[in-house]
Amino acid sequence: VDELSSRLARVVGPDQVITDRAVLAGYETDWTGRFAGRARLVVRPADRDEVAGVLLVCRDARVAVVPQGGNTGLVGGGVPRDGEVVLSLRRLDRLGPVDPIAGQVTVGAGATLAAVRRHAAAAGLDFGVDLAARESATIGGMVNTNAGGIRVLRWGSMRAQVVGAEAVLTDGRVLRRLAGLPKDSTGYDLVGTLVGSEGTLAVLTAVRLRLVPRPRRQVTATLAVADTVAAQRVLASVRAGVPGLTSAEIFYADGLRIVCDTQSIAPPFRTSYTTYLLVDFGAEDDPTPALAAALASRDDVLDSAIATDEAARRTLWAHRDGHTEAVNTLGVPLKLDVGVPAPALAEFEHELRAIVEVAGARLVLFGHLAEGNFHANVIGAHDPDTLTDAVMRAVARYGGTISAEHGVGVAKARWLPLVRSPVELELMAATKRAWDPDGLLNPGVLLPR
Ligand code: 2HG
Ligand code: ZN
Repeated sequence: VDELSSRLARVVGPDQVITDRAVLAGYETDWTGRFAGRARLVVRPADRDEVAGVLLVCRDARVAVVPQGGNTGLVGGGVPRDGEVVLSLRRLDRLGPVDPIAGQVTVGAGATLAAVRRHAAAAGLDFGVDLAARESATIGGMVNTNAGGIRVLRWGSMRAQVVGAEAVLTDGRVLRRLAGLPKDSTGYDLVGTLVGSEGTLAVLTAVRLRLVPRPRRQVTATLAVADTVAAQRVLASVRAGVPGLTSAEIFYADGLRIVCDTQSIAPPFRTSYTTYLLVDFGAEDDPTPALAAALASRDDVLDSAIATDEAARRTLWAHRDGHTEAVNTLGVPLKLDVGVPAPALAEFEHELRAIVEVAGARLVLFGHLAEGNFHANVIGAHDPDTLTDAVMRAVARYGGTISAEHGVGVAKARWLPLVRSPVELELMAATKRAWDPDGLLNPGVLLPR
């Protein structure tokens, strides 16, 4: 046992310092298998004070620290690169009491999204963000990436849910602002700075979250359309004409086929169509009649499957939610989570498909239509960097974002200057120096080296 492990063991207890290579493996590789590196060790503190103790030991030993939540990240931001200490936040999973008056709750950074949603549901409320990795993704990681998911059009991304936070600086000092005051007009938003900071500024230990009402009636519909532009037109009409639009997801024939084949489930229709739009609504009164009326007058909806009961809704969602796992059966995918303004989406899609085709690779495309957020999953790219470069440049040309919801991580750090100006990059670097002067937290992530 080396000096560092024994010092950390004095903080968290010997059982919570992991050096066994077989156990480390689960913390060293990301979900896709694309990003992996060796950890010096994994340390699993139980609470904020232990997090502070761990950081002080690491600072003293000048060892870099990679904070990690549920390890569902897709850009290499939560796995070690080169002998760092992995600081797992998973044991900080406390769920505070729901405050029904403010409609808020304070949870530990290691609480999973699913646990928070169940906890809110028990109080008759819900959490505004949802995504397919809900059983493993932790709130801390979701704040750190400003995660989005499938309900951003209704309730916004993580940024819109965070009303307070507690975080530990590398020198052990604690920033604590958990009152969740809905009105607070007092200067720089330091809590907001932590949203999307990808573990580079401080270690988040608790978050105060805004909760949302649980709609009484829900309806899900999968609509077959000719292409992305048709899907956008249908989305515009249901957005205006049907109350409670919560999700608008797009996928295509190829992806649906892989999902159905690998998961042995039936497709939504007997006929195969090129493009599918999944829309989900939640409202006080049943949105189905309004939905039926909005669809009746449209000849660009080629087929529709509508579900109101829970099991049937889940069946429709499985076609969309299953994409990530289905793609992984084809090999290690190159994942490009990008977004472009709605008017440019179809033209960008065209260019994206051409880039991947010229590279001789296979594209599985799906995403969140309302935000113009495409998940380009590329399999069999011989030169991933050149392909990524072409896609990132196209995104920038259309005025889009190189990361819509997964973060920058190590995957996209070198392309950040495409979408952030020199003045923004300088302010970001100065922010990093102010919070983490020794550069101990998540080196190589987010900011270009
Ligand atoms: C989703 O929308 C996630 O399901 C994962 O953001 C996307 O696997 C992906 O590329
Ligand atoms: Zn997504």
